[in-house]
Amino acid sequence: MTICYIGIGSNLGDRKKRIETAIRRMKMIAATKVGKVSRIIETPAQGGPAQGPFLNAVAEIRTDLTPYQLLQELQQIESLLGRIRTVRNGPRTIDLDILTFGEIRMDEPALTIPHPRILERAFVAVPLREIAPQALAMVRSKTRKRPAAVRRKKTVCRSSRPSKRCRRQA
Ligand code: PH2
Ligand code: MG
Ligand code: MG
Repeated sequence: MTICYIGIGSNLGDRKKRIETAIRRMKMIAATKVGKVSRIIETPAQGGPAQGPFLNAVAEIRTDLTPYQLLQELQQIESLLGRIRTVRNGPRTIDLDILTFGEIRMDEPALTIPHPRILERAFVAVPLREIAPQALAMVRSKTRKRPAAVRRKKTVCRSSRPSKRCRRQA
């Protein structure tokens, strides 16, 4: 079974009830178990049109499904809970995002894992750190930009009298 973390958000209707229902529904997904669930936090909407505050949480799940099978199951729960897709980053009854899926990395039009905006979104990073600091550290280590000095192409010392810089690197 693969351990995954799911970001949960809602800013329409009875937000708390919708999050609880979504978690109950995730427990019903085949070959999938729900583990730790973070506290539910209230957060101002980040990005998108002016809209009401969200309730956000993160849940740990273990699954034998593939990432796309899991995505399909989560989208079914979103539809069941009245999610209608209109404007990008607009208000939503429920949003279920795959944040991480084991150590898998993929970047496809329909699915990018780890979720590309975990680190810039406190409403995701804070509840994820609460239940899985190691998962957040894994995301950090895989997305952190290396400093320019490390990225710079190594100077190859060919000369019999290497420059000061080459000698320093040796
Ligand atoms: N989701 C978004 C865009 N902005 N802001 C908050 N606070 N919480 C969210 O879940 C959220 C958001 C797109 O999925
Ligand atoms: Mg989202
Ligand atoms: Mg989403």
